[in-house]
Amino acid sequence: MTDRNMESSSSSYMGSQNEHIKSIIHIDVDCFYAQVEMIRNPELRSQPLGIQQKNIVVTSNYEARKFGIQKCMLVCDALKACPNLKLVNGEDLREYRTASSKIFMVLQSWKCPVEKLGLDENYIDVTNLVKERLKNTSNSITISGHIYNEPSVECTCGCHTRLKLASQIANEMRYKIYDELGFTTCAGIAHNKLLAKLVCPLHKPNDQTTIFPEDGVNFMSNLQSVRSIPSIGLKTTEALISQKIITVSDLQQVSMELLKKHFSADMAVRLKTLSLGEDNTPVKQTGRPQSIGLEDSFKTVSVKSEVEEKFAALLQRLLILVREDGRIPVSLRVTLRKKDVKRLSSHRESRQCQVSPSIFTINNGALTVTEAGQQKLMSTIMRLFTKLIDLSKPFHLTLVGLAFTKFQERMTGRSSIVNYLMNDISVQSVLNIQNDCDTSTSMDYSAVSPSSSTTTDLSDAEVEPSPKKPKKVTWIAKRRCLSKEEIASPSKLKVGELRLNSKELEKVSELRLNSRDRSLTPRASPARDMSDNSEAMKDVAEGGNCGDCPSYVDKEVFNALPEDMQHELKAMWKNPSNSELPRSSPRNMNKSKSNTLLKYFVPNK
Ligand code: TTP
Ligand code: MG
Repeated sequence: MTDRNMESSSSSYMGSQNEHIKSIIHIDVDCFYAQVEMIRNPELRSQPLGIQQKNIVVTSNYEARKFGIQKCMLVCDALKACPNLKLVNGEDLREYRTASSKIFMVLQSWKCPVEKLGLDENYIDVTNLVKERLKNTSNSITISGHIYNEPSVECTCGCHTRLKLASQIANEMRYKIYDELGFTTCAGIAHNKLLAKLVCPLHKPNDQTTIFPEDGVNFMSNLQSVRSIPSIGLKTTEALISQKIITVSDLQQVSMELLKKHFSADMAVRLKTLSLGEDNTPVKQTGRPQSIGLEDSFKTVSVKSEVEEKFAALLQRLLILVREDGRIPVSLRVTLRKKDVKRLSSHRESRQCQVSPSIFTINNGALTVTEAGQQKLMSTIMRLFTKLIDLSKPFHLTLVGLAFTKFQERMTGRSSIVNYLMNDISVQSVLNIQNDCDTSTSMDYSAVSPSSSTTTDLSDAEVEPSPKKPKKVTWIAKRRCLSKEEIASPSKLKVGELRLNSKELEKVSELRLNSRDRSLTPRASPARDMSDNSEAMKDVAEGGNCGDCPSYVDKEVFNALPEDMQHELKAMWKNPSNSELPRSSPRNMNKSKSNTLLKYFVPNK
């Protein structure tokens, strides 16, 4: 790239209002695993501490770093550098995961998008929060922490003020993490993710750095290796080095023509913009993982019983992770890496299938699996294994993996109607998975029937009596418009059966819509934004509006229904000819041709 191009590119930072509109914070926990261990055991604080995984010190506290202990040092080298180094085994990641989730939760309390990156890093987009606070601030704003090279010329778009305010928010966040959880952290503040991440470690530990947009190019040009750019991996680095592009400054100056010769046009542009400190990727709010899995790799395993042992050990660990997550798995995947001894190559293969949610029980709020449930899971695993491996022939495996890949949210009401609806969804999802599993008649499928239920203990929110299942099944059947003959008796729902909390209510509404368009799919993710149903929920919470209901209607039942269902009923009562049901004669309902909502309001005899 010529100097002129460089100039125009860097001057583009100064002109546009929208260029620097964002305020992004990147937070990284100091010596994360070591801090977790020091919080668990404060005696470790005063000594040089290394966290050991196999023969490697994956990290160390800052006391140990004074002796030259670096991340990923061999244990033997670390002990040579610091004979007093205290080593703690860090192979069990549970405490680290828990700490990571707690930090993420603290950061979420600002109600800004938070994107988790690994276990100890998070991006937070505070753009809107900054705007809000600016509206209420008349004083001049000072920076919190360090500035990377205060620029002599200030951008006119107001980004300096915004980023200064963001630096104060970063400081609040770091303070809260320390105050509530005891972790010290570093932060980087910039108008994009790239620069925020890169300046974050400039003042380690326990401090923060802000960079203003016009310093991006200059900052980047000082990075020694193109590999320092977060999204440039090993292969890209090698490809760049092969073109003698070694430093970020080299990348800034190389022509686009040359880059396009060796990379796709998109990639070439991305590389160039990154080298100039530009990055418009958004902070994506992190949700819960779509799958939770574990793998174990080894030299070779060629005996079925050994494979079974490996899976049993993995399953134990996986169940702990799932318990921490809290959702109920409904699908299980088995992965193998097969070694082809003739070709000296290996490849992965996976199979997955449905598992019954009834395997998982809830005791004192915690997800658990009984011995029998574990055996069921093991037989499912081994069945999938035999789908992947022809046991009549020799096999060689170098990895086994297990993952739960689909989940249903835990229901708050004991055996609540939504539980049945969720099971209903699971049945639908079997269809989606059949090809994958190739075992359409397996026990996994049959286990997920509407007759299976999740047994639960009552938690605080679980105040409803356990309704009788047949009524739920009938209710579902009716909502799916089954014929009269398919429904054993007209449903007479009791209040307890339909007193849904707001989340359930939302789900029922959704399910109704879904069942109408026949696109039921499993819901693996947490409930969506409640706002579109807020009016319906308000109505129900305040007792609803059953003024127009016929006298035979149980008002409590009516009020517990979602708003759209209430409207549907009211419309039918208003205009009985449409529903073919006389408004004043509920007993005649049985003569109705169609399966309508009105049938639910047959009074108890
Ligand atoms: P880092 O954030 O890279 O390191 P750190 O938090 O220990 O130290 P710093 O103060 O420099 O941020 O990684 C986070 C954790 O990830 C770290 O505590 C241990 C773990 N880790 C590994 O398991 N393997 C690795 O190769 C590295 C680099 C880290
Ligand atoms: Mg860290």
